[in-house]
Amino acid sequence: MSRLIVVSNRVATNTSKATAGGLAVALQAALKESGGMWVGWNGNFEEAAQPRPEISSAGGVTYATFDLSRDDYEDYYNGFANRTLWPLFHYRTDLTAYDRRFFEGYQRVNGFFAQAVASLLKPDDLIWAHDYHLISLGEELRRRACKQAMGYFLHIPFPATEVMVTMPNHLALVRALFAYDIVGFQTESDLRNFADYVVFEAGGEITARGMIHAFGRTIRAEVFPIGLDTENFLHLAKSAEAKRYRTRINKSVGDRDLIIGVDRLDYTKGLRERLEAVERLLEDYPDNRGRVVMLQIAPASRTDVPEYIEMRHELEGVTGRINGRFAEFDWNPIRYLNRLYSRRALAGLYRASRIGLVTPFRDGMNLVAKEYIAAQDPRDPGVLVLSRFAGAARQMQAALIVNPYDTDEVVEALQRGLHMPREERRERYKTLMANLRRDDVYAWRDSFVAALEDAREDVDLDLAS
Ligand code: GDG
Repeated sequence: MSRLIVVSNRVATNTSKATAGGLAVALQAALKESGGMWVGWNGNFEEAAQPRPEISSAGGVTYATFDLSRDDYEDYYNGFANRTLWPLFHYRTDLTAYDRRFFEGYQRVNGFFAQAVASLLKPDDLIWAHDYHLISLGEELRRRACKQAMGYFLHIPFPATEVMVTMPNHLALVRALFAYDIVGFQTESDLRNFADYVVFEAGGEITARGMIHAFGRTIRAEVFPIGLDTENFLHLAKSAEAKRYRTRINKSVGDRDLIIGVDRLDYTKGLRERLEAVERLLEDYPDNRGRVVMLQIAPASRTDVPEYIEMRHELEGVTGRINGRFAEFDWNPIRYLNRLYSRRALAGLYRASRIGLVTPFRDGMNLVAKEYIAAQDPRDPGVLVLSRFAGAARQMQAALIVNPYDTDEVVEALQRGLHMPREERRERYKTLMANLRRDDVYAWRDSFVAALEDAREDVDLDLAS
């Protein structure tokens, strides 16, 4: 079996630390079994950063990490990745910033990553690059004469062509994807958007075997929906720490029903509208006043990006307004927390909640929806209310699927969830859980790596001919 080299923007070297971010959680679980290497930024700054990775290992995984310079971080991470690609790929053209400096920084840092990776490679390695930070990595590696099989997985949505073409460098970026052998997406609709772009904007074609040809290369583009380390999450939910949190929250909520939301503080997650849906629930169904508590955990992320700072202020305002309007001396409808909890604590809080409310406007997959279900007590499970715009909705049709733009629909789903008979909750839970067990993070890794191995065979044939 060849060595797997995973490359992502950040490397989470400390498994015990609480980390927000689905990518970190999923990759750690995926690498642990294969004894692979994880390459990326260590989170530190150095004025004249060198792409000479520092090697360490823990739990069967080797880590190769390096510093970045502050300028590189500004242009590449805060700039092109988080002020251009992130909003654009989530359909927020109104928040998308274009600056040539950002794009140049992005290409430069992708080159820097490529230099670091190239210095570690053996001929037989399989390379698996992750997410919107590293679209150009494959091209930069090929430029450095790397012949290894290379795959790329996009964790966020791939937008419709009409949205994609608003970005000045769209063609250069899509061309860069054709340096990989495999390009993976979360959902069919991401794949369809990509294929449409390639056919209608880049003059490419889809060949009979579902391969895509453009820019002089044929690559395989496929759907690989990311999953959870489901069994492990189930264990977390039964741990002593999870139980402690459950007991504490049950004590403080009493016999009221708890609705939980857990999200990185991000404008794609539909947080303001979610809180307003709870407000409408109290307005339209007054029986819920004093009876329902919304617990929203929203650790701050990307705190250097102006839109995130603004959003934080906005949410504080909305929460204050709703609480001011409905609170009683012994009850507050919304508990809004900007802090990070351990995964065990989260699992305990999910399990104590009657409803998991997950309402992003766009989301590649959304692991919180899956975690909420995995944490439930099979005898008395809660109800998941899930946005149709989360990639997870494709696999989780047994949840109550809602359109987050339609507040009435969200409110009705909440009301229905609060009153759903136990038998129906158990039926829905059973269906959802069976899927989570089958399509877990290991199935995701195995199918992607199998595709990469096939690609390597093709590379070997090409080299031999
Ligand atoms: C990207 C894509 C895709 C949140 N608060 C705390 C905490 N979290 C953890 C959750 C979950 C993770 O963060 C969030 O994952 P999501 O998948 O929901 O969202 P993104 O961070 O946007 O992830 C997404 C994902 O990549 C994987 O491909 O699903 O669509 O946008 O695991 O539990 N974790 C801890 N404390 C918190 O307070 N420990």
